[in-house]
Amino acid sequence: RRFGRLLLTGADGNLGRELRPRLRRHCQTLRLSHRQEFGPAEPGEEIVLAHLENKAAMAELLEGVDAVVHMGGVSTEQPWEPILASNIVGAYNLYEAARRNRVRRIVFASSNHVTGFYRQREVIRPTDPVRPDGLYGLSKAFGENLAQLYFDRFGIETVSLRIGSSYAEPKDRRMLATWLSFDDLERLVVAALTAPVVGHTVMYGVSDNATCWWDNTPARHIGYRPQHDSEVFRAAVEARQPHLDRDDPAVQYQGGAFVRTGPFEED
Ligand code: 15L
Repeated sequence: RRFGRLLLTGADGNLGRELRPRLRRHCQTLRLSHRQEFGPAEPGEEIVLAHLENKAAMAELLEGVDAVVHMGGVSTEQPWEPILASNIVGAYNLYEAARRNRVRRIVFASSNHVTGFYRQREVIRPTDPVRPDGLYGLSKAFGENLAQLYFDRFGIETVSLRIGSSYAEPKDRRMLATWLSFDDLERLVVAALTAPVVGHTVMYGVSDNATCWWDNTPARHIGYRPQHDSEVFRAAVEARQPHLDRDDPAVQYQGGAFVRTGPFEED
């Protein structure tokens, strides 16, 4: 076991629930956090509830922690206020707590929506300029910049994972390109936690899909080797979604429907 105490935030979220039993194998104690109660701790676990926007609670949450897997926060396009509280203020509180508690490494769940306004016919790298597709993507770009600042100033290392679509199976045609299997998610998070030197590395969280818009070459040093390919689901996905409207921005842009979703009211 490579870690004494590992913290998983957002432990009761979609990906937190998948990572919980998988990360337990890599540490002596897995500290789990979420904003509200989600049942009892299993052997080898401890539960500490905390709201990301509560600075004092976050400082306590990170006490005695070796590394953090930060899955907490808003994970879809939403009104500005919850995004501000969880993903902007909350991310700042997390990094401040990491600095005060001398935590050396964070794996940050960023999102492909940081670059959602690139076209689906483009292949981009993590080093290309960001093009957020909404307030949610913008908040994740803030998180990445925050990670860069805390590395440059304080030497806290982060791997920012721009996760594609992590589900049991790709749900639609877009996800044939963006799909990240749960087993590959585990490989990715473990690689990000254990690679010897990461500085602040940004990379896409995606399986080895035949169709893919993201070239992770600048992050080869992490040593992530995906094993799954969405191609095995193609026939079923295309049967379910036979027609594609090529004029729909959701079909033109990498962010899919996120590019036309949001709290922007008509004047
Ligand atoms: C995300 O960032 C969301 O958290 C998730 O719900 C998916 O919609 C995913 O992106 C996606 O782009 O498919």
